[in-house]
Amino acid sequence: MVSLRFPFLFSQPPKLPHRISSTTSSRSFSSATTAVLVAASAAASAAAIVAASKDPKHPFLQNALNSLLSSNCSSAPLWGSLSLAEKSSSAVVEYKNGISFPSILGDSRRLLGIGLRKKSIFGLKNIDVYAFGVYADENGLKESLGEKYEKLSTSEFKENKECNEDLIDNDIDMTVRLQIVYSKLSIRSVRSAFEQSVGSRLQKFGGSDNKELLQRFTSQFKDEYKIPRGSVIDLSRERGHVLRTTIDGKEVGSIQSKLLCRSILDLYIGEDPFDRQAKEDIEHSLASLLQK
Ligand code: DAO
Ligand code: DAO
Repeated sequence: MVSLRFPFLFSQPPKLPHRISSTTSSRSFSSATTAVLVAASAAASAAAIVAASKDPKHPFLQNALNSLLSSNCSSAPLWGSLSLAEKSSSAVVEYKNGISFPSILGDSRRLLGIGLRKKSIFGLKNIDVYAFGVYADENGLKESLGEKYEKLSTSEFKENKECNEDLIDNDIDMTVRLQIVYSKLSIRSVRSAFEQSVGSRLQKFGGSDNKELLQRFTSQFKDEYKIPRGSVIDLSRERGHVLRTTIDGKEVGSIQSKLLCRSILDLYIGEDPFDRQAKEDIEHSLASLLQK
Protein backbone atom coordinates (compact mmCIF):
# COMPACT_ATOMS: atom_id res chain seq x y z
CA MET A 1 0.00 0.00 0.00
CA VAL A 2 1.20 3.49 -0.70
CA SER A 3 1.77 5.29 2.55
CA LEU A 4 2.02 9.01 2.48
CA ARG A 5 2.56 11.54 5.14
CA PHE A 6 3.82 15.04 5.28
CA PRO A 7 7.45 14.86 6.21
CA PHE A 8 7.57 17.88 8.48
CA LEU A 9 4.84 16.58 10.66
CA PHE A 10 5.10 12.92 11.37
CA SER A 11 4.75 13.08 15.09
CA GLN A 12 1.92 15.58 15.30
CA PRO A 13 -1.19 13.85 14.02
CA PRO A 14 -3.74 15.84 16.01
CA LYS A 15 -2.34 19.09 14.68
CA LEU A 16 -1.92 18.06 11.07
CA PRO A 17 -4.63 20.20 9.55
CA HIS A 18 -3.26 23.46 10.82
CA ARG A 19 0.37 22.56 10.40
CA ILE A 20 0.16 21.34 6.90
CA SER A 21 -1.90 24.16 5.62
CA SER A 22 0.50 26.57 7.17
CA THR A 23 3.65 24.93 5.88
CA THR A 24 3.29 23.17 2.62
CA SER A 25 0.30 25.03 1.38
CA SER A 26 1.60 28.46 1.99
CA ARG A 27 3.39 28.69 -1.32
CA SER A 28 1.89 29.95 -4.48
CA PHE A 29 2.34 27.89 -7.60
CA SER A 30 4.19 30.74 -9.18
CA SER A 31 6.57 30.82 -6.24
CA ALA A 32 10.05 29.57 -6.88
CA THR A 33 10.01 27.07 -4.12
CA THR A 34 6.61 25.47 -4.04
CA ALA A 35 7.07 22.30 -2.08
CA VAL A 36 5.80 19.07 -3.47
CA LEU A 37 5.83 16.08 -1.27
CA VAL A 38 6.83 12.74 -2.57
CA ALA A 39 7.05 9.36 -1.01
CA ALA A 40 10.28 8.09 -2.44
CA SER A 41 9.72 4.55 -1.28
CA ALA A 42 8.94 1.61 -3.46
CA ALA A 43 5.63 3.24 -4.05
CA ALA A 44 7.19 6.31 -5.57
CA SER A 45 6.27 5.10 -8.97
CA ALA A 46 2.70 5.69 -8.01
CA ALA A 47 3.61 9.38 -8.19
CA ALA A 48 2.65 9.97 -4.63
CA ILE A 49 2.59 13.69 -4.74
CA VAL A 50 0.60 16.15 -2.76
CA ALA A 51 0.86 19.81 -3.50
CA ALA A 52 -1.24 22.69 -2.40
CA SER A 53 -1.57 26.34 -3.04
CA LYS A 54 -3.30 29.27 -1.50
CA ASP A 55 -3.29 30.86 -4.90
CA PRO A 56 -6.93 31.66 -5.60
CA LYS A 57 -6.32 30.49 -9.17
CA HIS A 58 -5.90 26.99 -7.80
CA PRO A 59 -8.66 26.67 -5.24
CA PHE A 60 -9.21 23.04 -6.08
CA LEU A 61 -5.74 22.23 -4.83
CA GLN A 62 -6.39 23.96 -1.57
CA ASN A 63 -9.71 22.19 -1.27
CA ALA A 64 -8.17 18.86 -2.07
CA LEU A 65 -5.52 19.42 0.53
CA ASN A 66 -7.98 20.62 3.10
CA SER A 67 -10.18 17.63 2.65
CA LEU A 68 -7.15 15.40 3.03
CA LEU A 69 -6.17 17.27 6.12
CA SER A 70 -9.54 17.26 7.73
CA SER A 71 -9.67 13.50 7.63
CA ASN A 72 -8.86 11.82 10.89
CA CYS A 73 -5.24 10.84 10.54
CA SER A 74 -5.33 7.80 12.69
CA SER A 75 -8.26 6.28 10.88
CA ALA A 76 -7.63 7.31 7.29
CA PRO A 77 -5.70 4.64 5.43
CA LEU A 78 -3.83 7.30 3.49
CA TRP A 79 -2.15 8.37 6.66
CA GLY A 80 -1.54 4.82 7.85
CA SER A 81 1.30 4.72 10.30
CA LEU A 82 4.80 4.58 8.93
CA SER A 83 7.84 2.90 10.34
CA LEU A 84 10.87 5.10 10.91
CA ALA A 85 12.54 3.66 7.84
CA GLU A 86 9.57 4.58 5.71
CA LYS A 87 9.48 8.03 7.21
CA SER A 88 13.08 8.67 6.36
CA SER A 89 12.52 7.63 2.78
CA SER A 90 10.10 10.45 2.13
CA ALA A 91 11.24 13.68 0.62
CA VAL A 92 10.23 17.22 -0.21
CA VAL A 93 10.85 18.44 -3.72
CA GLU A 94 11.65 22.04 -4.56
CA TYR A 95 9.13 22.66 -7.26
CA LYS A 96 10.86 25.00 -9.68
CA ASN A 97 14.07 23.05 -10.15
CA GLY A 98 12.85 19.62 -9.09
CA ILE A 99 15.40 19.23 -6.32
CA SER A 100 14.65 16.69 -3.67
CA PHE A 101 15.40 16.98 0.04
CA PRO A 102 15.09 13.96 2.33
CA SER A 103 12.77 14.69 5.21
CA ILE A 104 15.28 13.28 7.68
CA LEU A 105 19.08 13.50 7.54
CA GLY A 106 21.21 11.13 9.58
CA ASP A 107 19.32 9.74 12.53
CA SER A 108 17.23 12.62 13.65
CA ARG A 109 17.84 15.85 11.78
CA ARG A 110 14.43 16.82 10.58
CA LEU A 111 13.69 19.00 7.60
CA LEU A 112 12.10 22.26 8.73
CA GLY A 113 11.83 24.07 5.42
CA ILE A 114 13.33 24.56 1.96
CA GLY A 115 14.11 27.63 -0.12
CA LEU A 116 16.06 29.14 -2.98
CA ARG A 117 19.17 31.29 -2.94
CA LYS A 118 19.00 33.67 -5.86
CA LYS A 119 21.49 36.20 -7.05
CA SER A 120 21.01 39.16 -9.26
CA ILE A 121 23.59 39.53 -12.00
CA PHE A 122 24.43 43.14 -12.88
CA GLY A 123 20.93 44.05 -11.73
CA LEU A 124 19.68 42.49 -14.96
CA LYS A 125 18.52 39.03 -14.14
CA ASN A 126 18.09 36.79 -11.17
CA ILE A 127 19.71 33.40 -11.25
CA ASP A 128 18.83 30.48 -9.01
CA VAL A 129 22.17 29.61 -7.41
CA TYR A 130 21.14 26.79 -5.11
CA ALA A 131 18.19 25.27 -3.33
CA PHE A 132 18.57 24.77 0.39
CA GLY A 133 16.98 22.74 3.13
CA VAL A 134 17.27 23.58 6.83
CA TYR A 135 17.40 20.66 9.27
CA ALA A 136 17.54 20.49 13.06
CA ASP A 137 18.01 17.62 15.45
CA GLU A 138 14.59 16.90 16.86
CA ASN A 139 15.77 15.71 20.26
CA GLY A 140 18.14 18.62 20.68
CA LEU A 141 15.36 21.00 19.72
CA LYS A 142 13.02 19.61 22.31
CA GLU A 143 15.69 19.46 24.99
CA SER A 144 16.82 23.03 24.47
CA LEU A 145 13.60 24.79 23.55
CA GLY A 146 10.76 22.46 24.51
CA GLU A 147 10.13 23.90 27.93
CA LYS A 148 10.02 27.47 26.67
CA TYR A 149 7.65 26.82 23.77
CA GLU A 150 5.56 23.74 24.48
CA LYS A 151 2.81 25.60 26.28
CA LEU A 152 2.36 28.43 23.82
CA SER A 153 -0.80 28.48 21.75
CA THR A 154 -0.43 28.83 18.01
CA SER A 155 -1.18 32.54 18.12
CA GLU A 156 1.22 33.10 21.00
CA PHE A 157 3.84 31.21 19.07
CA LYS A 158 3.27 33.44 16.04
CA GLU A 159 3.61 36.56 18.11
CA ASN A 160 6.76 35.30 19.72
CA LYS A 161 9.55 36.23 17.35
CA GLU A 162 12.32 34.63 19.35
CA CYS A 163 12.13 31.03 18.26
CA ASN A 164 14.40 31.33 15.24
CA GLU A 165 16.83 33.37 17.28
CA ASP A 166 16.82 30.69 19.96
CA LEU A 167 17.48 28.07 17.32
CA ILE A 168 20.41 30.10 16.02
CA ASP A 169 21.88 30.72 19.47
CA ASN A 170 21.51 27.34 21.15
CA ASP A 171 23.90 24.49 20.68
CA ILE A 172 21.41 22.38 18.70
CA ASP A 173 22.74 20.13 15.94
CA MET A 174 21.65 21.52 12.59
CA THR A 175 22.42 21.15 8.91
CA VAL A 176 21.81 23.51 6.04
CA ARG A 177 21.97 21.45 2.87
CA LEU A 178 22.76 23.37 -0.31
CA GLN A 179 22.09 21.76 -3.68
CA ILE A 180 23.64 23.62 -6.56
CA VAL A 181 21.34 24.67 -9.38
CA TYR A 182 23.49 27.17 -11.29
CA SER A 183 25.79 25.29 -13.62
CA LYS A 184 28.51 27.92 -14.07
CA LEU A 185 29.64 28.48 -10.51
CA SER A 186 33.32 29.18 -10.19
CA ILE A 187 35.12 28.97 -6.87
CA ARG A 188 36.10 32.60 -7.38
CA SER A 189 32.49 33.78 -7.62
CA VAL A 190 31.55 31.60 -4.67
CA ARG A 191 34.31 33.14 -2.57
CA SER A 192 33.34 36.66 -3.45
CA ALA A 193 29.64 35.94 -2.80
CA PHE A 194 30.25 34.59 0.65
CA GLU A 195 32.73 37.30 1.51
CA GLN A 196 29.71 39.55 1.06
CA SER A 197 27.01 37.42 2.65
CA VAL A 198 28.89 35.68 5.45
CA GLY A 199 31.34 38.58 5.80
CA SER A 200 28.58 41.09 6.48
CA ARG A 201 27.13 38.84 9.20
CA LEU A 202 30.49 38.29 10.86
CA GLN A 203 30.81 42.04 10.97
CA LYS A 204 27.29 42.49 12.31
CA PHE A 205 27.49 39.89 15.07
CA GLY A 206 31.18 39.98 15.82
CA GLY A 207 31.59 43.72 15.83
CA SER A 208 35.29 43.93 15.15
CA ASP A 209 37.27 42.88 12.17
CA ASN A 210 36.72 39.19 11.44
CA LYS A 211 38.77 38.83 8.30
CA GLU A 212 40.84 36.07 9.84
CA LEU A 213 37.77 33.91 10.55
CA LEU A 214 36.36 34.49 7.08
CA GLN A 215 39.74 33.64 5.64
CA ARG A 216 39.84 30.42 7.64
CA PHE A 217 36.43 29.49 6.32
CA THR A 218 37.07 30.33 2.68
CA SER A 219 40.52 28.73 2.65
CA GLN A 220 38.79 25.36 3.12
CA PHE A 221 37.56 25.68 -0.44
CA LYS A 222 40.48 24.96 -2.70
CA ASP A 223 40.62 26.40 -6.19
CA GLU A 224 40.59 22.96 -7.75
CA TYR A 225 37.21 22.03 -6.24
CA LYS A 226 34.42 21.76 -8.72
CA ILE A 227 30.83 22.38 -7.77
CA PRO A 228 28.75 21.58 -10.84
CA ARG A 229 24.98 21.57 -10.86
CA GLY A 230 23.76 18.82 -8.55
CA SER A 231 26.60 19.16 -6.03
CA VAL A 232 25.47 18.81 -2.44
CA ILE A 233 27.12 20.93 0.23
CA ASP A 234 26.22 20.29 3.86
CA LEU A 235 26.98 23.00 6.39
CA SER A 236 26.46 21.34 9.75
CA ARG A 237 26.60 22.73 13.23
CA GLU A 238 27.86 19.98 15.51
CA ARG A 239 27.99 19.98 19.32
CA GLY A 240 30.12 22.81 20.66
CA HIS A 241 29.33 25.19 17.76
CA VAL A 242 31.57 23.39 15.32
CA LEU A 243 30.81 24.19 11.69
CA ARG A 244 31.52 21.11 9.61
CA THR A 245 31.40 21.30 5.83
CA THR A 246 31.04 18.41 3.45
CA ILE A 247 30.85 18.46 -0.33
CA ASP A 248 29.12 15.46 -1.87
CA GLY A 249 29.58 13.62 1.41
CA LYS A 250 33.33 14.32 1.72
CA GLU A 251 34.46 16.37 4.66
CA VAL A 252 36.38 19.49 3.66
CA GLY A 253 36.89 20.99 7.12
CA SER A 254 35.57 21.86 10.56
CA ILE A 255 35.85 25.15 12.38
CA GLN A 256 34.84 25.71 15.98
CA SER A 257 33.24 29.15 16.15
CA LYS A 258 29.90 30.20 17.57
CA LEU A 259 30.13 33.41 15.58
CA LEU A 260 30.66 31.59 12.29
CA CYS A 261 27.79 29.16 12.98
CA ARG A 262 25.54 32.06 13.86
CA SER A 263 26.52 34.01 10.75
CA ILE A 264 25.81 31.07 8.43
CA LEU A 265 22.44 30.24 10.02
CA ASP A 266 21.45 33.88 9.91
CA LEU A 267 21.57 33.75 6.09
CA TYR A 268 18.62 31.34 6.14
CA ILE A 269 16.63 32.05 9.31
CA GLY A 270 17.86 35.44 10.46
CA GLU A 271 16.46 38.92 10.14
CA ASP A 272 17.12 39.33 6.42
CA PRO A 273 17.00 35.80 5.03
CA PHE A 274 17.63 34.71 1.43
CA ASP A 275 14.10 33.33 1.15
CA ARG A 276 11.40 34.80 3.40
CA GLN A 277 8.89 32.10 2.61
CA ALA A 278 11.39 29.44 3.68
CA LYS A 279 11.92 31.23 6.96
CA GLU A 280 8.17 31.30 7.55
CA ASP A 281 7.87 27.61 6.77
CA ILE A 282 10.66 26.90 9.22
CA GLU A 283 8.82 28.84 11.92
CA HIS A 284 5.68 26.78 11.28
CA SER A 285 7.64 23.55 11.48
CA LEU A 286 9.24 24.63 14.73
CA ALA A 287 5.83 25.40 16.17
CA SER A 288 4.60 22.02 15.09
CA LEU A 289 7.52 20.18 16.64
CA LEU A 290 7.70 22.11 19.87
CA GLN A 291 4.09 22.66 20.86
CA LYS A 292 2.44 19.95 22.86
O1 DAO B 1 28.70 33.77 -12.73
O2 DAO B 1 29.38 35.59 -11.83
C1 DAO B 1 28.57 34.70 -11.95
C2 DAO B 1 27.41 34.71 -11.01
C3 DAO B 1 27.69 33.80 -9.93
C4 DAO B 1 26.91 34.06 -8.71
C5 DAO B 1 27.52 33.29 -7.60
C6 DAO B 1 26.78 33.29 -6.34
C7 DAO B 1 27.41 32.35 -5.39
C8 DAO B 1 26.66 32.14 -4.17
C9 DAO B 1 27.34 31.27 -3.18
C10 DAO B 1 27.26 29.84 -3.49
C11 DAO B 1 27.72 29.01 -2.38
C12 DAO B 1 27.70 27.56 -2.69
O1 DAO C 1 24.93 31.82 -0.34
O2 DAO C 1 26.08 33.61 -0.07
C1 DAO C 1 25.83 32.42 0.19
C2 DAO C 1 26.68 31.85 1.25
C3 DAO C 1 26.83 30.41 1.21
C4 DAO C 1 27.71 29.95 2.31
C5 DAO C 1 28.13 28.57 2.13
C6 DAO C 1 29.43 28.40 1.55
C7 DAO C 1 29.83 27.00 1.32
C8 DAO C 1 30.53 26.98 0.05
C9 DAO C 1 31.25 25.78 -0.30
C10 DAO C 1 32.00 26.02 -1.55
C11 DAO C 1 32.71 24.84 -1.98
C12 DAO C 1 33.70 25.08 -3.01
